[in-house]
Amino acid sequence: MPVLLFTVSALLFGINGCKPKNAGNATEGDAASRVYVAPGKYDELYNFVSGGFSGQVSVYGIPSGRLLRVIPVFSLDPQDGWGYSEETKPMLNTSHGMVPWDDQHHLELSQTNGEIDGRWLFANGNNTPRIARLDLKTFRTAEILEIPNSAGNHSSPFITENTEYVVAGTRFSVPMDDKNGDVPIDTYKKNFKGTVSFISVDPKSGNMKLAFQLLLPGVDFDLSHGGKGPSHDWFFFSCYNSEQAHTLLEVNASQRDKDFIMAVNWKKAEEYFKQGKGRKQTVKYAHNVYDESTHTATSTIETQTTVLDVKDFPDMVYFIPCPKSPHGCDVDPTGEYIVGSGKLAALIPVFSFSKIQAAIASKNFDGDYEGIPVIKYEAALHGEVKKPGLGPLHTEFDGKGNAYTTMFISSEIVKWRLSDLKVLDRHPSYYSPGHLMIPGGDTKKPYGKYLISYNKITKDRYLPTGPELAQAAQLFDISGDKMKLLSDYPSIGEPHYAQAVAADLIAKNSTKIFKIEDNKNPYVTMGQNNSKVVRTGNRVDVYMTMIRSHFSPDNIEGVKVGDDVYFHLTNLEQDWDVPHGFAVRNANTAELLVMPGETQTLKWTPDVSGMYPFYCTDFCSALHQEMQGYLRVSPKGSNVPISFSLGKNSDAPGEAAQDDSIKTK
Ligand code: RUQ
Ligand code: CUA
Repeated sequence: MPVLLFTVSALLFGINGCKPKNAGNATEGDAASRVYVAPGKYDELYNFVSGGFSGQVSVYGIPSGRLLRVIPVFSLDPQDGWGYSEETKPMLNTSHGMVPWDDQHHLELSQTNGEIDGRWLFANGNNTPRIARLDLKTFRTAEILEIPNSAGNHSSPFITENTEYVVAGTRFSVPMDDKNGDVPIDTYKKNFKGTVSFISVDPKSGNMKLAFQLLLPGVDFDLSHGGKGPSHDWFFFSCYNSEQAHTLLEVNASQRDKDFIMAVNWKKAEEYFKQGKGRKQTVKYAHNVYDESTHTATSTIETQTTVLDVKDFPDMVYFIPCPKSPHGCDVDPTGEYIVGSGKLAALIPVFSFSKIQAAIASKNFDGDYEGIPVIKYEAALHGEVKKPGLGPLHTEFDGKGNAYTTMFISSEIVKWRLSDLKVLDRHPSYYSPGHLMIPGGDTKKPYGKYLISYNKITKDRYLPTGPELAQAAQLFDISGDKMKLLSDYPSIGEPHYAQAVAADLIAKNSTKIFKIEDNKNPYVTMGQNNSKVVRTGNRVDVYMTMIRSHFSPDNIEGVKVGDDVYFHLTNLEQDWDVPHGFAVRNANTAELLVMPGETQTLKWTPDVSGMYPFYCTDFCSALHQEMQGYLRVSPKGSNVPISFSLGKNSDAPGEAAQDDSIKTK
């Protein structure tokens, strides 16, 4: 192993083994009461946590750490049929077909005037570049937009102060989608380009649209944050690999002692775009939208994007040198300070927005990088936090002039003051924290009472569960001068970023049921008497209703092997928390879990003749176990006619059979 490679790896990973002293009893005496939320009481905050490689988003209560929900985003969910039902399948469509997995790193709650407004949550998918918008009334994924000209959508989905735009910066530089990508890898410097995309968000509906993309040098974009207040018009991105290496990056992309923070004047870019500037490029990307009135998603393949080559627009983008392979890029609540966290740097540089503006005005540049002016480091610098710890990654703010930074290598959270850059406090975190989150900590108005550290390594924190361990979340009280560790609990997937918001803002708007009269699903069954089974060639549509505690119909005959059977289930309940489930024997997808007032469809193609029971999977009533039925499948070519019924009990012993049959044809 080359010596240099060893050194860098050792620096990044060698120190994990060293366990801080007193790790076991590091909480404060009153910690238990601080996180205790009595039975029947609500938590103070919702916390939305990225699922990393699970592709999901999980929702926790703070301070209790209670898990409230896991929301499928870039994933299938066998629990409720998300991505399996006909209505939800289009959500996972891409220009490469269905992609039911992704690597979900960052979340951003929508904002108005720099404050969380409780409407939507944006989530990125790294691997097949996508951005999702979740609707916080339903806690469901409402929209997914694929990003062209991107590979590794990591620097995403950060937003502007009024959610005008969601940005998406590519981690990997690659040949553009409309160019031949079949080129030798060692032509990197010639053929590989970076992009950042600006996605506009409709202020009413939240609908996303790819507005324009910036064509940039072939570096790796890592993280970003929008400006605030005075820096409203600007967006800041960290980037590494300014060496433009394409192999052994841990060595070859760690050569220069400074990479960059990129400052983008997005207002300028928007202006150019609106003037019709930029190159129209033919590309392919999916745009998937879930319509709440039809309870159905549609997927459209879009074919055009506008690309502004930044070289042609000299007053739009600037580079600021930043030591060394920066990761986090965080803007303080006033919008004046931009914190770059160099993973390999022994200090934290803090840049000043007003100094950056002055440097631009006086052209205080240090040459250019591929045609983009590079502002002199000292000219942009507010100052450096000296000896903060090792391996700074991410920073959030408490709104009281303090910043908190995770130190991956020295395994600690470090609190420092923005004004004089003095370190005020440090607390071990068990172990190797990645992101941290203060509720509202990247907005104008941080909540500032709690901090959660998301740790990459959990070794020995919990009971062993074989080789695979859960990642840890650690809750700190930051209301005083010193951080206090309150609790520590395992989390789902691999959390990266998270966002929390006061519970009220979300809870008061939460949907309880879907009104049945507003159900515009083309396959809705309005009332039990309208349930039916219809054959059209070898397609069989079952219009079935669910209500405590039966399906209608619950006896079906005349289905044949090889038929495409579509079960359209309408839940007629209009009470909160009365979903019904649907599962049919041997179905090779999932169950469905249908919410009150909703219609969902399961497609099933029986391959063998015989008897197929179906039942409700959600314990809905005392007679839940009775909520079941039979479907008879006859061989191909059989002449059993379609028939269906409910309550037509031919051979019941004792009492005469009650005949509630709907109709047969
Ligand atoms: S990352 S652990 Cu994917 Cu946000 Cu920094
Ligand atoms: Cu419906 Cu159980």
